[in-house]
Amino acid sequence: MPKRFRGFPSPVYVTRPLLPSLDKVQAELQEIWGSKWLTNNGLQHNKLEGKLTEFLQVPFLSLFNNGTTALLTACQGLGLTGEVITTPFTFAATPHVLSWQKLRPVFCDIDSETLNINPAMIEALITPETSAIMPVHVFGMPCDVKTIQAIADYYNLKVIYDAAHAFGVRIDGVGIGNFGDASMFSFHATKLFHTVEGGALTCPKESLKVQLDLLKNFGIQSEDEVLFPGINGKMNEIQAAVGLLVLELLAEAWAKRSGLIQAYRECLNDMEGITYCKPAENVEYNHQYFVIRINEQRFGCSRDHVYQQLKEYNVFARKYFYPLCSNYSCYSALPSASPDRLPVAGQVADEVLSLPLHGELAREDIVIICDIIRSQSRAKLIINA
Ligand code: T4K
Repeated sequence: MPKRFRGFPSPVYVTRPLLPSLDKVQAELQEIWGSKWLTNNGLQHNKLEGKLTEFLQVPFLSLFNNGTTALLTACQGLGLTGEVITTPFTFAATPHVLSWQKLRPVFCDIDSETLNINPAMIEALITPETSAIMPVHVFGMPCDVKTIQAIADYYNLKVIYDAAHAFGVRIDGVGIGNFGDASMFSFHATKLFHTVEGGALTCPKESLKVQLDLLKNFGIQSEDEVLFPGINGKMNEIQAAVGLLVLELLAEAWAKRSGLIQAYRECLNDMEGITYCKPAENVEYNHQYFVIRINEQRFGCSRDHVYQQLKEYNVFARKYFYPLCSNYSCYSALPSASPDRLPVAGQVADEVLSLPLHGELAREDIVIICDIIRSQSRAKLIINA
């Protein structure tokens, strides 16, 4: 850290959206204006749907106006009922989608390495009411898809992946949207690939895609026939046009982020009490998040202390995902939400910190952020001496 460093001159956020040039956006807008076709399966929408089907290497893909509506629609399309086993270590949208569908979330503890649902704990939570498993590839780290599928097959359960963070991730060269009965991707502005707001569902069966497309358009089959109570989940032309432009920037952004993650790893490598997930060899990651864990005892101070101190230097890291969803007041009374059933998730939620990761950062910024973190450990050691 430079001597007498008082903080970054402007806020360093956990992420910043990838922005195509305004000129290019303007040109796209002109075309859309000229067509006078703004939504409902327009040209841009169909073009993006085709490109993403190819990019994600999936058989079928449907675009949505956001990831949450997409996940809701997947639950409806797959006819889920009763209870759904999911992780408490996720964004609010995951269990909330289940609640909106009048499904009961059943929280399962997580694996301390991948931070994803622990497949070894799933079977004990299955009851006659269970209709599905909804795992989350948290921070783009793949779940144990093979074991989860084996459990689902044995108990005849559906699997819907919340792949909100996992755009472009591949396992053994296979696009992550190919697992389970459906996967949801979020294209929110905070995601590397975005359409301002937006999302998609991928699925292996054409019949399901047809169903999902009907459901996201009110269940309208034709001017004369409405089949079931669908929702308005359609992505509009402006969102799709932005998505097409962002897609062009992706490879460069990925390379940049990969370099920044490398810098984080080098700087944090020798810091006692700080750990981060080790990449698996068979996975291609998307560099969406860089998350560390701070072990209070070994590091010398808590995650919350580091989080606050970073703010003093104008660095806005985020405690994704604290609090656990199971601790929200709307879920804490559920039997599966009891903290003694979720010990790993509880500990992880107290230790995690998402550090800034986006294309406006330089390697030097990462070095400074790591120095600030390091200085907290030393400061505490001096105070305690
Ligand atoms: N499942 C999972 C596992 C998810 O993580 C999410 C969404 C969903 C489902 C639902 O998908 P969507 O329906 O959203 O498509 C953000 C995002 O709003 C949310 O999409 C995302 N997960 C979640 C992890 O992060 P917040 O409340 O942290 O956002 P916010 O507004 O505090 O933004 C974070 C930082 O990003 C800001 O400090 C600055 C920067 N930022 C943000 C926005 C919106 C910008 O620089 N520009 C922007 O336009 O939830």
